[in-house]
Amino acid sequence: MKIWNLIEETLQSRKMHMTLIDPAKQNLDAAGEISKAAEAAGTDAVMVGGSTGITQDNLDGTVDEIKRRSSLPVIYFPSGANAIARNCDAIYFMSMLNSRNVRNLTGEHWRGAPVIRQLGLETISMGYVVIEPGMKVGEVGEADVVLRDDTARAVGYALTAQYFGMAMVYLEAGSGAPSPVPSDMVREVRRSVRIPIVVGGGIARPDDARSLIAAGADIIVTGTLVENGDFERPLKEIVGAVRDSRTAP
Ligand code: 1GP
Repeated sequence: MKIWNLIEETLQSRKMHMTLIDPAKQNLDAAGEISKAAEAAGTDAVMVGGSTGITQDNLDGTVDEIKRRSSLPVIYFPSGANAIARNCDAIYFMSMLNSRNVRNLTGEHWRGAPVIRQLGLETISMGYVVIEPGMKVGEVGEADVVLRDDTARAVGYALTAQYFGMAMVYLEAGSGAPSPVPSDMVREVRRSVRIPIVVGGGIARPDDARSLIAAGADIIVTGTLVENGDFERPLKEIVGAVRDSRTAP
């Protein structure tokens, strides 16, 4: 089944959680361990990517190891065309809508697209919007970050993604952000668009996930959580909170 069909189908009955593994942050064995534990915790997919230090070698090695240790779908979450995950199940074909650098809007894309076609990879188009503080991805992506109280601008970008025909919009506070994207912002975006809303960055507690979903998030992404030892229990709690949550009517 195509990953996009799986996402659409799953979202008809419940919200989803995805675990982000950054190939630059741990060795292959640890990446495999994380994917195994993430599958046991009930996560829906592994996203592989990071802002810096991604090479074709560490990317391919990480994807292979995840596939060896779990049966989770693997989605490549790219930072550029310098490396394309050959063995992933799908790739987010994403544009950082609030980057000041055209490289992140379409520049890496025209370089990577022919390779993606050659590899026959499934693409899932996504508008990527960096919200304050943006952390590393905001910095390297040269994002003109959306301020936390500038809900109108977040709504404008989300509508832009939808009107461009993108399948989803990702509201990103940045990996390791001190707090997640504000729930009020997610609520306004939910009122404005019909495409699924992905939220990530700084989601550390089950309550963070619950309030984002209550506000209208469809997919919750956590990464930093699995980069520390003893992550099994907190991961299980967050995934459980996501799978049991409902959006407020
Ligand atoms: C980063 O949104 C993801 O792209 C995950 O963020 O590492 O803070 O969980 P965290």
